[in-house]
Amino acid sequence: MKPESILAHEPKVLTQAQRETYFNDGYLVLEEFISPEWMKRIWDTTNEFIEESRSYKQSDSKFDLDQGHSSETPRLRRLTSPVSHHPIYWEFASQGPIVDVAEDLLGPDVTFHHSKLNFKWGGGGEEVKWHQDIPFYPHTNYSVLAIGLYMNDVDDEMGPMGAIPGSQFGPIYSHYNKEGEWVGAMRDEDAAKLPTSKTGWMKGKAGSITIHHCRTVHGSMPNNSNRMRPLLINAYSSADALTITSHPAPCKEALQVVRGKRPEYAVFDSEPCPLPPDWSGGYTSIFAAQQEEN
Ligand SMILES: O=C(O)CCC(=O)C(=O)O
Repeated sequence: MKPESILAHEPKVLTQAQRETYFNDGYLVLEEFISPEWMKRIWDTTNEFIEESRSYKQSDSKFDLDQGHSSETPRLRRLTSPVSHHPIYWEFASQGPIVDVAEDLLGPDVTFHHSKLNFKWGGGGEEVKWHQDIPFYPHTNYSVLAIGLYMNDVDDEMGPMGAIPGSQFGPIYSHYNKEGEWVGAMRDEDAAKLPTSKTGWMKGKAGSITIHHCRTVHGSMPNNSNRMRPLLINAYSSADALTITSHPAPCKEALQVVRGKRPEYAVFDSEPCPLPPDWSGGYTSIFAAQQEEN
């Protein structure tokens, strides 16, 4: 759906100025948007998964383990597809307050795409290099976004998400290296041309949310604090934007319409989108791809 048509609908929770900021800059932060009650429910569940991860010795399709992970000192990079592992995550993604935000920025009909919980553990939790999301999961048009929930207070030291304002209007970059291997990050020569001095660092207290457009160039630094920086990310599209490649984390929740109705038509953008590898054989995480572990 085009921004003009989206903006013509009455917003549920955002001001018109916040919606315009999102469409102009390609990202938005809403400070302490999620209630302490929701945060407690999400934290209680997440702590159960951290406990469970103690018995894991290697990464699989559920847990992506960081270097140094052990039963005594768990260290996770990601819980993949939390919505398929616990109903609380799905309740949050399909009925929580972030769905109103998705509706205000995508229009009345909204499809859920996927979720992930990036932990970025303290003491050097890995950086996420500059990238755009849409080459990971191309859709028929670009009305696609991701909403992140900071589960702890996030300051400069903790590897906040950073976005290049206005980059959603620019090119869609290759996320393959020169040898043609998928690395899930922009090439160094492309990244070197980015106006990184203009980066908007999205910081905020626990309960703050970040929103970024699927074409916005974004990334984050390593977490050099001693606190972990769990970021629960849920991605959505306007229902008229249909995904066109294998889903990286197939599950029964993926591609459900969480607001409004199923579309009668798919809308096609004329601008080509680079394709990712065929994920039908499995996908691990952006961390594994960027560290070229596969
Ligand atoms: O966890 C982060 O800091 C960034 C995550 C991200 O951009 C992604 O997983 O696509």
